[in-house]
Amino acid sequence: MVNNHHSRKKGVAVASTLLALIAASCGSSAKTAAPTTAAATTTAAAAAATTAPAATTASAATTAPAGTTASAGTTAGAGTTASGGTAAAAGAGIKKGLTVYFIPKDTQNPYEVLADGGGTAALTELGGKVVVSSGTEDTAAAQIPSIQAAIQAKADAIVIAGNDPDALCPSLAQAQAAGIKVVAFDSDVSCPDHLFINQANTEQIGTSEVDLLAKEINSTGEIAILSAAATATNQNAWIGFMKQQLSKYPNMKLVDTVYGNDDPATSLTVLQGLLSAHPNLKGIISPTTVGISTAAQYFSTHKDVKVTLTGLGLPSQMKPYIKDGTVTAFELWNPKDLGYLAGYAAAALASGVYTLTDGAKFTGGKLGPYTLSLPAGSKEATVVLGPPQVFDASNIDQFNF
Ligand code: RAM
Repeated sequence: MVNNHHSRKKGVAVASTLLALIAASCGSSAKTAAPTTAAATTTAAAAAATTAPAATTASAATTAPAGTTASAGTTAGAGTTASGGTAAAAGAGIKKGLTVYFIPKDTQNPYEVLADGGGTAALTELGGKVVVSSGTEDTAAAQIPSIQAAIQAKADAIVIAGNDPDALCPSLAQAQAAGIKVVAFDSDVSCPDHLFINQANTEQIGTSEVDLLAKEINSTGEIAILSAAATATNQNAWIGFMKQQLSKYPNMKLVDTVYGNDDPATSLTVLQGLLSAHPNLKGIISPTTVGISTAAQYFSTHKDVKVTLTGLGLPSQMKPYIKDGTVTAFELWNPKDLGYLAGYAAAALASGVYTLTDGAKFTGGKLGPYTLSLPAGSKEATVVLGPPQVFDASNIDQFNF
């Protein structure tokens, strides 16, 4: 279940949030030029994002999953954002020496690597450590060994981006029975008793992507979606709101949804299949950084293909395609901030600073205070990082994640 209630009290990137909020409330196509906190990609995990290799396996234990990277507290945290309060104050009540397993969708996706880097920065500030562990394919099966590894390591918390809403629940229940707190981020799980850190309001992401594309194609023509894994909770939730929003555009017709599994090669294959199956295609929404960057790269070298592309992308990957005119506008949030917030949320939950109740509060380090939303009738507590940011030629140079 995905909860769309905002519970954020104070912003990500304090400087950009107000402008982004204004942009959001004025309509998704509004442009903002404010920088976000962005900057730091200096942790060991985040540094790998530029060349996108897997976080390499540091352990050969028999139960060790494909990619496992332990990051001790060697880096000094991001330290690049204006913020309220010191890390020491933000860490009030949080135990030292915590071990938090970050289990991303996979260890190779640069977006996930950035998010894990944010988590590492958080735990470093808090005197604990992050172990990044996952597989190389976006399946629940590839994540289960990492949950088992967290149980064996007697981790204090797991922060997971679910490749499937339901299939991870038996393993996560085992972890919870062993006293491990569970936080989902990026892509939710349906299991009980966890906190979901949503990167932005789910409905807003879905509707704004449709609005962005509609603006560019004059609200007319066949469109398709190039998604991530077919079981990905986050993409499926966004697609649900895209479909709802499309009812406002009677001349835009969704003709296909294809799944690239957040693998560049698979994304390219399904993109090419899409183009040949739908010769009249006018637009593609790719709500995944892997899908949109793959499609943008393809379109930038196939200028004869006149298909408008938008979706969710990393500014660092998309910059060349904005510059060469392949893409006009796309959206995202700061993945490093997402991981950082999840790291603080997990550490505070594992320390008993708050419980999973409506209105409960914790401090997200330099990002400031956050409040849980658990409305009556809802099954899970949610915190929202902040609004999505639209990137285009006017502001792309200001972002480096
Ligand atoms: C991809 C992943 C991730 C999603 C981003 C937008 O990197 O699918 O889960 O949040 O895109």
